[in-house]
Amino acid sequence: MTFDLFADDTPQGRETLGPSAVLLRGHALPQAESWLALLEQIEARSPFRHMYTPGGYRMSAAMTCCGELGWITDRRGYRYSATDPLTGQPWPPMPDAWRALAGEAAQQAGFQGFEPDACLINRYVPGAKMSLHQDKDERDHSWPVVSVSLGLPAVFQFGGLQRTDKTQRVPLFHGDVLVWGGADRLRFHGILPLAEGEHPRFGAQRINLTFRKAG
Ligand code: MD6
Ligand code: FE
Repeated sequence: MTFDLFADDTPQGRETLGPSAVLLRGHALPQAESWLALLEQIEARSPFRHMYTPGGYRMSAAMTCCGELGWITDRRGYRYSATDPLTGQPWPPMPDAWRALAGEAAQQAGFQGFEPDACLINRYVPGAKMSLHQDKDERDHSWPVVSVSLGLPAVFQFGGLQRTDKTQRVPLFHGDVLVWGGADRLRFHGILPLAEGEHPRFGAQRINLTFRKAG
């Protein structure tokens, strides 16, 4: 698969990936560049780190969080925590502009009143990936997950409710916003190993923000 990464004709518009899964192409583009500074502020307080799965594998995507709750994994399991285990401090606050975009994107996808309390920030360098998984550590699965892609493009695998279900491959570009919930909320998904590249603003990395209501 090839795409022209930095063409001016970045795809725009709305793609439907499932009954309650909507991809808003380029939806975050107007704000995306100004978010680099916000990311730097978060990173200064809660640095990116490679977490370990309960099975003992080091995750190739580096992670940090902001908001009242942050998602963590270690030998004891997957869970949400109000403090960053690295610093012992609360996670940095979620920027108002992020919270607002997540709520507004959710609304466009048909979910009213989404107020995320957790934002997981994944950073991929070329070669990093995310294995197929379900997002199921949140208390109430009736809220959607809103995901924003920044920097280098990636191939998102979108499967079914069983790990072995066939997956569709969806390219995600800088500025794309994916909202999914409802009947799609527990679908398996992942990110294929990131291809080499250099994004004019974000450099040789992809950043993914996922907003959830976890508590
Ligand atoms: C990523 N995203 O895009 C990984 N999870 O880097 C996820 O794992 C994800 O994009 C739940 C909902 C949307 C997502
Ligand atoms: Fe996920």
